[in-house]
Amino acid sequence: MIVKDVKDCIGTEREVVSKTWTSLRVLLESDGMGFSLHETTMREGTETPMQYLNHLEAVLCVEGEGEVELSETGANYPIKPGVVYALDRHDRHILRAKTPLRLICVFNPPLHGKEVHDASGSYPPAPETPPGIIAGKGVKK
Ligand code: 9YT
Repeated sequence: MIVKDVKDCIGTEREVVSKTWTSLRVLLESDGMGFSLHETTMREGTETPMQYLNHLEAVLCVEGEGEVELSETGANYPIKPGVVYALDRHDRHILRAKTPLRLICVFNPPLHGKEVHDASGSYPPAPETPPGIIAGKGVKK
């Protein structure tokens, strides 16, 4: 069994700091769970465009207020504690944080840990990614 305190990631290489967010990557590929688990805090007043072409991601808001916009349609969804969004179609989206937004994020396949967003807002595919998970190569879309 793995037992961890998220706070123990602070100050280690599992704490990843970006312009609009800081992420504590609690479980990674090396932990062998088949997914990764992150606590990500989006900075107040920011907006972050993202699209995960090589991963599926689910996000649960546990604190704060904001919105997520689906780029394809412009549809807007309020984000507040208890709300989950799941990017099951590699959806391009924009996340806006009205207050600091504390989010629990799960990635399939798991992140290895060093990933940073590329120009499309994606992370590169993990070598073991099944074709069904990469945009355009899967059963979805
Ligand atoms: C909200 C969101 O997409 N978070 C992704 C996880 C975080 N940016 C990370 O650990 O890379």
